[in-house]
Amino acid sequence: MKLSEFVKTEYGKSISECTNEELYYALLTLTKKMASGKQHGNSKKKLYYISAEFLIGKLLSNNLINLGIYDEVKEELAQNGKNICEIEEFEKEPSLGNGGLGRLAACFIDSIATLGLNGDGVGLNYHFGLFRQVFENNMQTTVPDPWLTEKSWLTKTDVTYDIKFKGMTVKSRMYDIDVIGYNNTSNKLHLFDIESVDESIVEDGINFNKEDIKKNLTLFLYPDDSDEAGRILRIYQQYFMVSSAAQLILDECVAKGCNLHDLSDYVVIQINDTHPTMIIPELIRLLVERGLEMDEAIEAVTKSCAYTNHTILAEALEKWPIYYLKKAVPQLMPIIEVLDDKVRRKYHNQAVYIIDGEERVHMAHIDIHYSSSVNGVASLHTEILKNNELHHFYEIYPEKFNNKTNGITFRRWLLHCNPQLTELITSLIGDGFKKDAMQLEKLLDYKNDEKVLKQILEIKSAKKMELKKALMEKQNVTINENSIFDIQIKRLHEYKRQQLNALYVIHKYLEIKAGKKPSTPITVIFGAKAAPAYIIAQDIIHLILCLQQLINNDPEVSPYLNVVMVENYNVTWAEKLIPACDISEQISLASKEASGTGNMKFMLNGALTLGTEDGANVEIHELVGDDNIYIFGDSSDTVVERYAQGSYHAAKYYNENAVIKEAVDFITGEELKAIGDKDRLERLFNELVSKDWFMTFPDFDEYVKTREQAYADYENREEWVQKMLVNIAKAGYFSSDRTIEEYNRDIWKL
Ligand code: GL7
Repeated sequence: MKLSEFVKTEYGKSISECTNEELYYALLTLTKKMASGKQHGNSKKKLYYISAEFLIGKLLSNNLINLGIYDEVKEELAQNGKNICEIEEFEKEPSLGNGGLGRLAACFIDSIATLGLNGDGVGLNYHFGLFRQVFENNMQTTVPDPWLTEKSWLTKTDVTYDIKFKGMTVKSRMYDIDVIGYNNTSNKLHLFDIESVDESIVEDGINFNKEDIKKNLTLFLYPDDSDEAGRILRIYQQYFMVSSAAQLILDECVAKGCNLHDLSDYVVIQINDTHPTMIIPELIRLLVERGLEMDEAIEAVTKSCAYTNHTILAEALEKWPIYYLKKAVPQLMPIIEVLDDKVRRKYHNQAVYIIDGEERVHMAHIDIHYSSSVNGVASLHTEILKNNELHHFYEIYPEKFNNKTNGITFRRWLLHCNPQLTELITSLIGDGFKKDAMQLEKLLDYKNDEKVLKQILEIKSAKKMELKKALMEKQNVTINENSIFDIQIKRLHEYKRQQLNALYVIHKYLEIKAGKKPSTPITVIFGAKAAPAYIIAQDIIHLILCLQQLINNDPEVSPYLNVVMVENYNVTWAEKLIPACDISEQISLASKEASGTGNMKFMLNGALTLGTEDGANVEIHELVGDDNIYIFGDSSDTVVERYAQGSYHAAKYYNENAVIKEAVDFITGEELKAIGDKDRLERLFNELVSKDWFMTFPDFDEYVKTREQAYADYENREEWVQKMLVNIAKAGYFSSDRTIEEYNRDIWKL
């Protein structure tokens, strides 16, 4: 049905008479109707991708693209004087994730549907996603971010389950979002919610009674875990999610004729990080309740589950005190004890026990012992898991370990966010790449085609202009579209080393002050949210915002260097920033970033990576070769060794390297203290000089040198655009379609 007919019946008027809001809701309803007419993935065996986060972003354009009607709708709107981008403004972004892990889950469900596989996502329907970030006095403040509107992508179903917690039973209800594959089947994202949630219990924007579970259960994505009540609430959330999922799974497979003994013929469950781990004991519990012997239940569940590890940061691997579990979900403890007991009897190595000497349950250990697959998310990451972090497990189960290098959906990260580049590519190599991304390699034939290279540069300029306009409109900041756009966007974490980037900015500022001016002006753009309880991360944001104020208002420096921190960085911002980027900062301390996926999005849009040999950067490097990437810094082996030896002393670097000292001293110097918060700046200074846990100083000199080299190379526009082209052409490997094909081939076997 055409939009014009639809609005005629729906509102009794023509497109041009409708408001943008009416058109948004008309398109939403129309899209949902079209999706419901599509076939669901179909096979005896079904995948359940369980994740506490699905960072899906706005859905309208993406759904129109995947339905194959985007251009048509855009045209029809334009003919009636309407702009699809303005209509999209009415959509609220569902921020149901923190960062890479949640966005990966969103890319994956897109690819699962696009490949026509039978697989649904299962998660939670948080009423407030990740907080909205607001800058005040050069500091981050946080505000709740409601996204639920009366009419939305969610469809209320009549599927409900009883979820038993200690002393109370609550009801979960399933809400569905259509996951429309690109020219293919449409699957579901099932988000469970509790009806008694009460948004009005939130005080001062962020505080709420953490003990009133019925009112707060699905209120926030990852409520603050800096206190015990917050941590126990996470257990309630996780169990609510997995118990709902487990009941859904068993119901669906029984309906298909499964007798539960043959569960693994019908079901495969991908456990996305440790948050859904309790699905293992919960399924075992339910199977025993339905008549299976304990051992058989354990075997059936082990065969059906697969676990993805997304981090080696020890603090991110969940370990729940038994006492918490007993408080919220005592029914799981006897099962967890059986699981632990089996491990203890078989392997006499404390390192692999589930329950440790401090009465804590290691969630990842449950996953590894009681799943049939354990995967890392990039080659280097998987090697580190096998050789270091999970070595004891690898010795026991070498056959379980495998690598699945992450990927991104090109529908969102190319077709949607960069239609100009998509059109150019299509005009050159046809549109086969939209389903078979490896075809992008055909672009290499154009490496010496001046006309094509010129077009690529023109598109980059156009995207820079679009970003300039957006920053003007949303943040009232002016940037120079003719400058180099050097961008670092990701969660704020010390291991990602935004502080290293900031130290470079200080260094550059001082150089310009001393008269050394860059040939082409530079705009350094940051986007990052810091967890509210992560103080040093907030201090780093403070430093960046102070630098922004200082530098952009200094008439001597601002013609050559600008700093912009985007407020409330989210998926919608990423869609604007990535296509406009020249240099993609991927500067984590080697060994710490499991994969990264922003790095892939930038590459696909023709940005060059400035990065360490970490995560998927290693694979990007291998694909594009030394000439088309800027690599610096200590290797993962060196870093791992340095930690093991305890041989790193930040103060030594600070005292012996004058360039480092000058930049670090600037943090607490007069200029910044005049605009910033003395305590925050001093705390950050001390942290760096006395600790620098993520080793920015050892990499500093090489980082500066490599970054200067990139800027110098940028001057040669002909060669630079060839590097851009190679990056775009080689990005095909990072399509999430490839990743999902591998999951299916090696693990799911749908
Ligand atoms: C992460 C990793 O840090 C990131 O490198 C990876 O790309 C992502 C998806 O696999 O998973 N792990 C994690 O806990 N978060 C991530 O983004 C939040």
